[in-house]
Amino acid sequence: MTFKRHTVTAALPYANGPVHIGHLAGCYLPADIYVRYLRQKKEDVIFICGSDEHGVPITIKAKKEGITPQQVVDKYHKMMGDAFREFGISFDIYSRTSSKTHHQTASDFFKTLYDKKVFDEIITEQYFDEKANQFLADRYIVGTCPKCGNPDAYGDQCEKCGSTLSPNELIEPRSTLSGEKPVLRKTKNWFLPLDKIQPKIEAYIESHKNDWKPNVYGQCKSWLNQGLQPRAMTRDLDWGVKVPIEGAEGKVLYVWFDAPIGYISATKEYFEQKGEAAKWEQYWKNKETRLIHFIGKDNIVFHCIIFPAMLMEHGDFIWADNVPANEFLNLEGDKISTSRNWAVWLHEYLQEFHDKQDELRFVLTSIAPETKDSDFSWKDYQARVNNELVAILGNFVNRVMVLSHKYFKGKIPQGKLDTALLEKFEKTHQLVSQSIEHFQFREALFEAMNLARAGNLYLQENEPWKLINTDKEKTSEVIYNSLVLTLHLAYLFEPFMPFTSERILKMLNIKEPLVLKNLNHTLSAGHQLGEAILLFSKVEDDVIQAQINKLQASKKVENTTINSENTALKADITYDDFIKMDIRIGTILEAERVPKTDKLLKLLIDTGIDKRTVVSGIAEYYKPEEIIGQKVSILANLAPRKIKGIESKGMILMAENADGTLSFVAPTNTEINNGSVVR
Ligand code: B3M
Ligand code: ZN
Repeated sequence: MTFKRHTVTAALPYANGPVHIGHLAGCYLPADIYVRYLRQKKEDVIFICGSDEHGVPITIKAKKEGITPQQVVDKYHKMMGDAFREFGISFDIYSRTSSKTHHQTASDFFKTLYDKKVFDEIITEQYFDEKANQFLADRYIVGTCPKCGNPDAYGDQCEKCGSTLSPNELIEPRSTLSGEKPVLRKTKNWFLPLDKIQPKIEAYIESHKNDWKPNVYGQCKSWLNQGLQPRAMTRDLDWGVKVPIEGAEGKVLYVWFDAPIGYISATKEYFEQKGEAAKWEQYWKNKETRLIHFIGKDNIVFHCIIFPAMLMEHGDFIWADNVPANEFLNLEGDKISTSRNWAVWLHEYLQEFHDKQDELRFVLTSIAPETKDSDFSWKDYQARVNNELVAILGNFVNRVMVLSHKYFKGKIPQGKLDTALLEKFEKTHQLVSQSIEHFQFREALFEAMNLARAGNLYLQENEPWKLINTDKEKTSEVIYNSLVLTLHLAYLFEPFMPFTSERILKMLNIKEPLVLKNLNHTLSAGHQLGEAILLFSKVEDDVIQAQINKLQASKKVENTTINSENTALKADITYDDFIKMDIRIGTILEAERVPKTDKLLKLLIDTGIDKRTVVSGIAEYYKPEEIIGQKVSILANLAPRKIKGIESKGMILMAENADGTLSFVAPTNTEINNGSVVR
């Protein structure tokens, strides 16, 4: 089947954190290469993406940062959009699921399925936090893992042993909102009956047995073999697209229901902005449109089973023709982890490696996890940049440019195309196209680099720097052919390294977009070339070592900070609750061990109001003589307690790491007087 146009989507990233190299390698880079390639061929293509701004990950992030979900998504939507743009990811639109068009589109979609009686209405028992007065998403429940005993397993997964869980499997569940034990409450939700849709899905997946990647087809088969289950498409949550039917107050669409519809909404917005509002339908409803979803492997079931099931039941839409999902990229042998800060963040790379976006695009494509997980390491990055970009591609282009300026005053010399090279050009274009069309981008890039290798060999064999002394005509032939080869490189590398391609064209002084079939005739004798500029520079050892050190440092920090995901935030208090506490600044005047205890020190504190005795459990961390004169914060109106027979009046405030390390909470300005109020 040949297609008239292409709708290419890249997974909508959750707007709850910045973008890292794993995202880029797994999804956005392959999608961008593919789209740029289609554009080169003058295909009709739209490239769609945006931020996924709903779902529990966003609300959790908001809780953690102490801001609203809207503030979270505003912050990260901008950050992600900027990073993609700077890396040359050439979306036609980067939208967001909080947009009005999206809410309307998702809501209408749900309503259509509802009116068609697609959903099963099912009442289930869900955990409810009576103190916080809300139902708890799986991620808001922690408890002891039934498989490995980890006391901090989540309601959907134990991060220690990796088991998938459901909240009612947890032993002694507790709410992360209040720390309280949640209760089960009945609630009604709308389920997509995937069990009933299974035969249609099966036929669909089977029809792609031979053209989908084996990892994608295999994962689908395994889901189907287990038998699909009805899945709730609504949730008891207050952040998301409201369920547009009566009796569904306080419920929103399941994030995996609305997110893929985001592709459709974004397409609508794109054409609206272009003043061709009706045109979006061609890209979603016309059978001559080829729909392709680029995603990571954790999203396969949603794009190959659930979203197609929704589209099938709706009836108006086309389904994906291919879903070239990638596996995962690891970093220095370890899983990339946002919470452990084990990642290379794009915004940081941009600051530290100014103007080197293509270097990263190149390395990530060379090691893309196309068929299995792969590993990014800084040493490998350095080797690939230095040995391939600098030594092969950069070196060739630079030599050609320098020689052209030196021998021909920067004007393209006369020449006839070398037939052996011509053959090589054709063969390379063929191999690169074939590989890209099969989503084998590593292979495609390798073939393109081979042409640069051939270029170096061609110069080596002909030695124009010697030839110039004996045979000017032959020299001009060699330089002419080398320049044509350079032009082919600019074309071939454009999908992979658009910035480099642009620089090469600038050197060649070519302003019109390149057309493949004209490439051999684009450069004519006498054409004035631009200045020679270096395409790449060598990455030095110290730069790489600095990156490795930075990662090692984040490992250290990780070991000593409290993993806040595992520490339940306490329930809200009012301001009135807060001001009941009388916290003052004081100074430790005397300190001594409390006999027969390991942990306790007896302190005499000058609170500015009085001098009083406080017993504090800090003896394992501080020697009495070290802390005389230390400024402290003291909770001064804590009711007096007897500890080991000593009356303790108040409590010294300490910050504590996960490993128990303690630190005084003290004013940074030592001029602050005793008795000063903390509020
Ligand atoms: N936001 C999951 C993810 O970022 C999800 C993808 C949605 S694609 C429609 O991995
Ligand atoms: Zn476990």
